[in-house]
Amino acid sequence: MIHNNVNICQFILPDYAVEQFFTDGYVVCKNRYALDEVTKIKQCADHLRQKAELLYSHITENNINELGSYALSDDAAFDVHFINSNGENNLYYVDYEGARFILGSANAKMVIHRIVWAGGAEPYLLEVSRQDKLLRPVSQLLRSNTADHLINQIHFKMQGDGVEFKWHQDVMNRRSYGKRWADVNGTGSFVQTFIVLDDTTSENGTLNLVKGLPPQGDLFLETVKDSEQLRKVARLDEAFPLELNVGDVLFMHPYTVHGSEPNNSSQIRRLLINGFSCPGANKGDYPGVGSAKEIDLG
Ligand SMILES: O=C(O)CCC(=O)C(=O)O
Ligand SMILES: [Fe+2]
Repeated sequence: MIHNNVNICQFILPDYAVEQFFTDGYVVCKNRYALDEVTKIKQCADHLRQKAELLYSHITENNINELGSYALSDDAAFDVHFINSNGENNLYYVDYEGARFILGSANAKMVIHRIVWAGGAEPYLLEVSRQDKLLRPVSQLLRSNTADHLINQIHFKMQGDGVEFKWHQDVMNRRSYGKRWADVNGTGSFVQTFIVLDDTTSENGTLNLVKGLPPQGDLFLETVKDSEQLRKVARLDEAFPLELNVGDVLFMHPYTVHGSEPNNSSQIRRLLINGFSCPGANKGDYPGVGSAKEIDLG
């Protein structure tokens, strides 16, 4: 199924693609990132995975169950910022080397829910995310020459790890970081970009999207508790799986309803996600060393 794909090599989005973004809620640029760049990003993801393993085994072997500052066996410091333990499935937010690791467990194995401000620990992830081919479209979609770089995040989805993202609009996440989030440009004030690192399919937990921005904008979906009501309000019957290829970039509007299911295939599904907001929209603090700073979009 072909949906809103832009096959262009120029950095600038054609007018029709900008229009699609504001009606359909997303646009896909095919082949934006070269294979050698994707390979380097995956190497960074591998390093982060090793760091996550180190943190997780240290935390579990030492029965760490209180917030605070700790040290690994090589004396490297880390902070446990948040713990939610409900019996077997603990959730830990761990700050280490400038990034925040959101770790958990499933079937007594480590699960990486996400690595927030991943470039804090692997600077190439920031470098590769601040290239014109990503920033110029962001500038067009935000209608701004500058932006606050809020998100630089790696999502791993491995077979059987159960990682899923419930139906949401990204504006919900923005509000969760700062109650005073404001749509300063009147068209959402935020763009989320997904750099595809593995081909995505319905089996490996690709994004499911509802095409078409809701006229109300922010639907405050976190307040809709009844699943039937959610189905109606968010038009979930119209959702479809957006299948993407390595090197593609998805640009998504903050009011687009989307979610993703667990990876039930043997193929890993990794994404490098970046989020940019109009200066003035965000007033909250973001985790990670150097996050949420204003950058030039060129
Ligand atoms: O990784 C995914 O499947 C979804 C991620 C997402 O929607 C988000 O981070 O806002
Ligand atoms: Fe999202």
